[in-house]
Amino acid sequence: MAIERTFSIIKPNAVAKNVIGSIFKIIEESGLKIVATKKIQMTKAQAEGFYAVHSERPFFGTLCDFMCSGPCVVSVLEGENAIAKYREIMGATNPADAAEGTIRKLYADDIEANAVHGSDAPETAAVEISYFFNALELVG
Ligand code: YYY
Ligand code: MG
Repeated sequence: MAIERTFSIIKPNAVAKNVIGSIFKIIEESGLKIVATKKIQMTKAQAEGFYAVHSERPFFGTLCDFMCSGPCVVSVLEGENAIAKYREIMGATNPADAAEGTIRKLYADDIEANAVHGSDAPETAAVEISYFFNALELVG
């Protein structure tokens, strides 16, 4: 299996719960390494750009409002099979369907305020990483 990088957001509802460290602990215990991380607050335009793929979906407006409603923690994670591994420890998009012990089962409030984002493929991971980080910030 290849060493990959993936992109993570700890969303505003989870940051507000003061569980950044708890989520980082789950990430690190899964074997993934935090290559870069920072706390940011997105503008509406940044949130709309990040979720542009969903712009035609009915939830797009409230999702973007939520994503810029408070600070987020954006991170780059690295490890074997990092994209699929992070999706696995995140749990299902709808926390009602998320497995026990997953980040979303533990910290999501609902399908929108679902605690974390993780890239879904190598191509989207590359685009999402470069949306928030420049090469000098990725120290490995
Ligand atoms: O990749 P993932 O975050 O698990 O789900 P997506 O289908 O890519 O949707 C992105 C984001 O949109 C999701 O994390 C919450 C929100 N959303 C929503 O509010 N309502 C839905 N029915 C589906 C998704
Ligand atoms: Mg997605």
